Amino acid sequence: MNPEFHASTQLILQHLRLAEATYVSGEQLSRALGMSRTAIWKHIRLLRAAGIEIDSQPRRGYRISFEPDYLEPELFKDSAIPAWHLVQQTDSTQTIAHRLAADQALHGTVVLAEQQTAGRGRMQRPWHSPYARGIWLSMILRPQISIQWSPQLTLLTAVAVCEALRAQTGLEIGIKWPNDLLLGECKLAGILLETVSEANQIRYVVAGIGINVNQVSADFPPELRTTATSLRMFDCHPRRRTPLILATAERLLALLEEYENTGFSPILARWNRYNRTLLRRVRVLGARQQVIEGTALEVDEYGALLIRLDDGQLVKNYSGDLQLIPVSAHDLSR
Ligand code: BT5
Repeated sequence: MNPEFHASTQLILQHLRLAEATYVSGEQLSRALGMSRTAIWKHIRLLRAAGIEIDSQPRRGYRISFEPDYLEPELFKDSAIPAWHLVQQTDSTQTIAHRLAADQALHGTVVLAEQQTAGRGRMQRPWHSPYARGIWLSMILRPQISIQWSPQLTLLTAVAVCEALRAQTGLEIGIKWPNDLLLGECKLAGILLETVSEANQIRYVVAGIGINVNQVSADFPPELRTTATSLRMFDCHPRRRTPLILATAERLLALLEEYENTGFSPILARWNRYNRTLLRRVRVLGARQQVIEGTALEVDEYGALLIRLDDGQLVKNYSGDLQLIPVSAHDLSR
């Protein structure tokens, strides 16, 4: 959604847009708009904070180098998605989606925000969601399955996001159990499924998907700079988010239909194909701080990751966090 700028900031933006690829000097702007150079500089800072990238060159001035595609309703009107809810800023799109779902929103309804102030991951961990840089999306699902199968929906969502992003970007995006998408060895996207059930039946699920698109390293807090990545950090291209959003949401809806018609096995086979941890040495940290180390095998139809311990024993992991252990020269020489 177009950010709401103060009238003077909007005027500067219009000037820069009209000049397209050419530089407009601070002096030209200050003369045309009757503002001081310092005031111009403050407005430029506001534009940058809204995700508009502006080159500034000492003697040439300012030029827009990239303007994000803000999430406007008309960009989404011709899609297979029954309803879109676009907001400028929210604590978490999950919260809005839960409210809509409790209010009878349709299967496939999507909530998108330009920015989340309290985006969340599993176990209330924070999800960093800066303004207009990524995709912060929640979809309401109403699958006709019993609660015991809900872990399958996490795997299914990962397959949908992975396939949509691969098709749109041509990049070798992989999956890391239970819910991360990787580009190289870093986290590109995260998935959070929240299920609301009654008796043994799912009432609805909110599938939360966070995808890093146009961040540069400095956009991440220092503690995430070595573990997180974005599409742009990988190939240096800022991208339009709209085609990625449409592809992801439509793929997820289509995959759910496939799941209800043909079952989970073909989707699980695809998950295992994209799995980045197969035969890698891993450590799983369980919810009660227990640690298991061994070789990661495939994932089964309950969403459990199979690990072969060093003594040959097989262990199934239903939840937890997975760390990849780098292969050392010592291991290679054995
Ligand atoms: C996840 O949790 O990866 C699920 C993230 C789901 C986010 C979406 S955005 C739309 C919807 N609305 C929400 O409020 N949430 C969903 P988990 O596996 O627990 O990973 C969380 C961890 O990932 C954090 O503790 C950080 O270490 C790391 N992290 C946080 N923000 C990140 C980012 N933008 N990119 C990569 N890693 C991040």
